[in-house]
Amino acid sequence: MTRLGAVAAALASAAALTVALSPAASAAAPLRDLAAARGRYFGNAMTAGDFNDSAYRALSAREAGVVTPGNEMKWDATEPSRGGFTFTRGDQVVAGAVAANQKVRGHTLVWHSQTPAWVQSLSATDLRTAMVNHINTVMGHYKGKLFAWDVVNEAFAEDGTRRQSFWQQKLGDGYIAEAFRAARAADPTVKLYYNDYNTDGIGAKSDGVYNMVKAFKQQGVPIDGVGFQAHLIVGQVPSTTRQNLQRFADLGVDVAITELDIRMKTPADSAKLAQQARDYAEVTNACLAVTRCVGITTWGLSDNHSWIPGVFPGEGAALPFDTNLQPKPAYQAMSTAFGGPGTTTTTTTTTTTTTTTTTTTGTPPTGCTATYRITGQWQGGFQAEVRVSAGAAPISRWAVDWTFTDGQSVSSSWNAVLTTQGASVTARNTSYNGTLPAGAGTTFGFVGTSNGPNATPSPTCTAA
Ligand code: 9MR
Repeated sequence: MTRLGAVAAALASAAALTVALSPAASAAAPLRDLAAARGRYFGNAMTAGDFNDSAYRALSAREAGVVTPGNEMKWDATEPSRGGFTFTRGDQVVAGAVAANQKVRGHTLVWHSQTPAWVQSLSATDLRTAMVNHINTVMGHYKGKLFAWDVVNEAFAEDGTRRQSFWQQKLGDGYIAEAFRAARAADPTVKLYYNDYNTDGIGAKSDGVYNMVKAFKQQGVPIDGVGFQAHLIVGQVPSTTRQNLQRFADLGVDVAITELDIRMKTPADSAKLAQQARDYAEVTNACLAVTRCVGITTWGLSDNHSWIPGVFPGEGAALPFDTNLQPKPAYQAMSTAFGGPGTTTTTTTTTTTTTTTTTTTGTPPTGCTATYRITGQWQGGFQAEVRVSAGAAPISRWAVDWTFTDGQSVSSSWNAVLTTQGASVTARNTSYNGTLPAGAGTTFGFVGTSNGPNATPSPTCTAA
């Protein structure tokens, strides 16, 4: 194997490592791995802007195996003027997710909100044409890049009748089925979801959706899943959530919790946080109890990346991490429900190593170097910074490996995507700091735990 081949192989194997043990702030495995071990996913909504908050981005990379774009695939973002399609921000979310080995849920194609005025003012015939064209173009662009799409969002009123949106008023009852048929034709490989809120428990609204899905199944309208947003209030998780998910699953569709947050009156206190933890556990357990519940997505991940305070004044603290990106009791509760410490479920993970041999002639790249520096130390923990420097040639990605010798572990990191296996740690570049000109450097950091000695490891750096 040539030198470049060796580098490629090292990077490939680093990329293929399954996180076995983890960076989690709790010292448990990240939720994405715990959920995967239960055949589910854990995800969170991210906006393109969220990727600029590097610590938050690192938190999502560590915890979430799925990303839902918060706004970037909605109609106002993708087709602001008729036929004027723009995918820049949606593509940024996809690229960011791919860089952290995260899958993407598409959200959303046909909705009454965040849809430009030009759409709303079309005549019925034109509106139908525009809807199908939008579905074709947006789904065509993202074909092969997403695993699911929310085709139609929030089309029901609280009493279980159709919401009197411009879609409903101009196109009538048939528009939802038309949207699903167009979606299947546009991309037969992606899962097609209907998505709504206040449908989490059994009630008039979820009955309305249920009857529609049942009719779709009988009529052969292509629908694969139903998303339950689960924008909930502390202490008010509907007691029929599990039964509700199950009755939909029994119709022959997948179900998913798609936008979970559980808000409270702020400020939070320990009693509210404890109730919220029980609520998060209840939702997680409801999903785990239903075989066809494929996963849970939270709408944001930390309390400073949440839509709640802006829309419900005086409320917030709705997510599993606080505004300092520290795990809340809700996080521990989800972790435990998914099988983390505190339960007896055994988590097994597999490690796959792919070896790529690249034969090349000419000047081999001069790779990179890494220096590891402890920048702070306290009882039980420490902070470290690793500097990655390109050699005499530019690089486009890097991986830094080291082994802890004193039982240290990583709790949280930034500016790199870390995976750990026992005492071995691999830190890979993020989407935004892999490319380094010749001689240039970048740093990433982490907070770790240590008890007693904390020897400075000797990292090795590989680059391509
Ligand atoms: O998180 C989204 C927020 O940034 C937007 O301002 C808002 C506008 O409606 O939409 C938010 O996301 C919504 C999602 O797309 C559908 N379900 C409700 C979510 C919260 O409003």
